[in-house]
Amino acid sequence: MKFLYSDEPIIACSTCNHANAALAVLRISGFKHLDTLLPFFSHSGPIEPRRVYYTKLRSGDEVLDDICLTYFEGPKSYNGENILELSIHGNTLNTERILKFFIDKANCRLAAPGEFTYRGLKNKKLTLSQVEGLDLFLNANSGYALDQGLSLLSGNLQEIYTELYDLFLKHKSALELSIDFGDDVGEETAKGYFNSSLIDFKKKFTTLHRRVITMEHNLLQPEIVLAGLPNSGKSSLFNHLLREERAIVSALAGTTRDYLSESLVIEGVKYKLIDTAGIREATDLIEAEGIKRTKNKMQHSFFSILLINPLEMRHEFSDLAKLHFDAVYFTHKDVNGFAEAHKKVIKDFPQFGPMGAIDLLNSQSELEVDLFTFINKKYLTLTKDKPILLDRHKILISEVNTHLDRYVKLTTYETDVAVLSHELNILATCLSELLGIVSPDQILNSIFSNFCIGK
Ligand SMILES: Nc1nc2c(ncn2[C@@H]2O[C@H](COP(=O)(O)OP(=O)(O)OP(=O)(O)O)[C@@H](O)[C@H]2O)c(=O)[nH]1
Ligand SMILES: [Mg+2]
Repeated sequence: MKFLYSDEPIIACSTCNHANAALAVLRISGFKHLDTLLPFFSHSGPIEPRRVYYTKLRSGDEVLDDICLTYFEGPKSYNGENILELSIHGNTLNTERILKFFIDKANCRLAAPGEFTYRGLKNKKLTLSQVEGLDLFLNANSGYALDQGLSLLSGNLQEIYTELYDLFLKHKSALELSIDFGDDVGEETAKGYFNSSLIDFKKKFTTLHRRVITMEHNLLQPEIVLAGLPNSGKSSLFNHLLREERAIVSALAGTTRDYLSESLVIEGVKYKLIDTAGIREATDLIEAEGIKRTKNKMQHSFFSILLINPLEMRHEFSDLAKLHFDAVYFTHKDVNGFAEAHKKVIKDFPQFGPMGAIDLLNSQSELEVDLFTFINKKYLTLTKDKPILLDRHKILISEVNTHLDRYVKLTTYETDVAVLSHELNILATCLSELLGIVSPDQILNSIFSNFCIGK
């Protein structure tokens, strides 16, 4: 990350600057003295921290904008540095002009994404978990993700990790006690302390580990995939659910060659709805690649829907039918011969049962209520036990689990204390990473690469 070791004043627009709006908020962070910036404002007299001042932004005699200004004096600020927050009029040209003005006249540099927050981490105003919580909160796709982001930001998860780490340290000292002072306290007492501290640690950890669900799909960006043979009606349903003619629909089998994806909000959760290339023996390389991508999308989907046109079955369907689908629908219900063809598919593939038939022409809302209820139910089931959403945390907790299992097994044998000690050191490393005590550059890079400008 280029900005890691620089501390010059930075500026950015902290509100979205892609469209005109009533207001935009600019932040300048890292200047040494407020006096250096005051000549740009018409306000005369002292500026008290944390108070809002209505004033004019000036370039010499020319007024650039009527603004509101708030000064946050370091270290009592968001990131520990001196920060000036300006509420300006949110015309995008105005915002660009004022940003450029401070870059040219006040030696500010445009902030990189997440740079304000990175400085907060560096100045110990935020922990690594809080930074991740903020990232999760700002990019949340659902109320659940918002809540978890906020919980991380307010330090709740960090508290659990700290308690866990304390229990770990107690156990570590119990092991050391049994090595160094076993004779003083008595072997039985040392052993009792060793066992009880391990039980306490394991109990606390098990509660945390239950919140790590190993899934192929990602709850942060859940995907709903429409799959099936060519011409089964995937693109028709895709367009119907999006209420726009987004995908090309045609009677030609193999119309969709690569997958298409669009956002779809169901019950307050933002999903990616994905239309895929129909599965069949590909006729050319591009189609083969499209089909490979379809299979990959199906494997990682949060919710997969198989569409079947019972009037157009092909031998490839047998393979497709072996896969798991969350919902199966029959299309072309309005076409002559549907009833018999439908019966035959159900007979040949009983696993599909009497699933709903889609008639896009006649029962639109019924289909949606049905489908959306299924999808929402799955989301609620998966989020019921408050699963941890962040991959970094999930991976580390799973690693702790593996090492802890091994360690507990070793303690049941007459294992050399040096070996036990070595295992505990590995556990200590994983726990320290979880707590953010050690945060290698590559972790910081991956966290901050997600951040938006101005945060
Ligand atoms: N009558 C009728 N026609 C349908 C229905 N669903 C889709 N179609 C028609 O079937 C043809 C194929 O539909 P698409 O939505 O393009 O099918 P697809 O599954 O996306 O096909 P590929 O992109 O080739 O894999 C089009 O002519 C649609 O108008 C339906 O329920 N009833
Ligand atoms: Mg299609």
